[in-house]
Amino acid sequence: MPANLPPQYLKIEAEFRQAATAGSRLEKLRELYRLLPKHKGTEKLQSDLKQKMSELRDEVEEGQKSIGKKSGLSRRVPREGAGQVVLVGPPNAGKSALLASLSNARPEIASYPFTTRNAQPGIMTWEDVPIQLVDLPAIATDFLESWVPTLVRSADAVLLVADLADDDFADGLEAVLTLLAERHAVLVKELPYDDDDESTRQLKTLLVATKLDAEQARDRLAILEEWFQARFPIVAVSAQTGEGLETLRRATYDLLGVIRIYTKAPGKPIDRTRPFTLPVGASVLDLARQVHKDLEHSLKFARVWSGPSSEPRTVKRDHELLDADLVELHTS
Ligand SMILES: Nc1nc2c(ncn2[C@@H]2O[C@H](COP(=O)(O)OP(=O)(O)OP(=O)(O)O)[C@@H](O)[C@H]2O)c(=O)[nH]1
Ligand SMILES: [Mg+2]
Repeated sequence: MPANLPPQYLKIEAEFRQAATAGSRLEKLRELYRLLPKHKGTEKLQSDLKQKMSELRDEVEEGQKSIGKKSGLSRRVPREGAGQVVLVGPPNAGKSALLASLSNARPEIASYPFTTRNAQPGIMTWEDVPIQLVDLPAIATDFLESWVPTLVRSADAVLLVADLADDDFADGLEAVLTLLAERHAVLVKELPYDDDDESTRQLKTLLVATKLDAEQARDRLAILEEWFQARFPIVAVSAQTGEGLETLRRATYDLLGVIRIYTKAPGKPIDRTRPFTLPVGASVLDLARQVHKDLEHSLKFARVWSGPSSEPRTVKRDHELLDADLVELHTS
């Protein structure tokens, strides 16, 4: 039996053949199905359309799943630890090798550029402080993922990685600095005291000169220091031999501008397992808020053991804490 298809159906069928994506093809198929006269003569066509729609639905869902996975990995990295520090640098500089040698993460490391395509977090510990490092795709003049500057802007600090095995390391660094600045992420040695430019984010940055084990690396380091030491503090390391990595852990912690505070409940032993971390200049009250939200109102005073002294001092809520202080919070 002839199908007798209306002209509108034929038009949409042509559009279906032209449609570029699975999603738009599926849309066209749905329209075709609606337009198709439902009678005996179109039975075969109806069932073909249904079959095709079902296949396309699967394709679209698969696509969404993999996009979801990718963007989950690449676009947003939930914060963990005392701070989030991003690794940025030119292609092949050794960013992923650094993440691997400093943290529990196992990123892909390869001798060709543009290996890393997603944001990859890992936890590095300095003494008893966990710090989140986030490895990012390379930044170069002809290659900058649009989401990378966004992620850099939301970080607490930056490790700018320089390649001591590459004669052109300085050009690579300048390109990274320029491209990020154009996208309102300015890497700086010290944060300005008074920053009223809301559109631009300044980020405290440490320049990590890596591959110190490579041939002529020390000569290049001397040049790098000459050119860049006024702009950034510099730490030289080798992910391969481990040289300088302990200094780098400490310097990364310092970059965050936080203090570690240990706590102890009255009459209980000290909790040395995991310190609280607070911004430099934080008070007893700031600590109390972090320990428990109810403490903000109920806190009366604190006893603080500071430095090597074994004698505690009784202090008020606004007392400023120092790194490694031990604090006992009292509510009555
Ligand atoms: N000699 C030496 N080679 C290193 C060191 N760190 C990394 N490499 C090598 O440098 C190459 C690039 O390392 P990756 O860690 O993948 O570099 P990347 O900066 O993450 O590269 P992209 O993700 O492509 O931007 C690899 O061949 C590494 O083995 C190091 O400390 N010493
Ligand atoms: Mg990489």
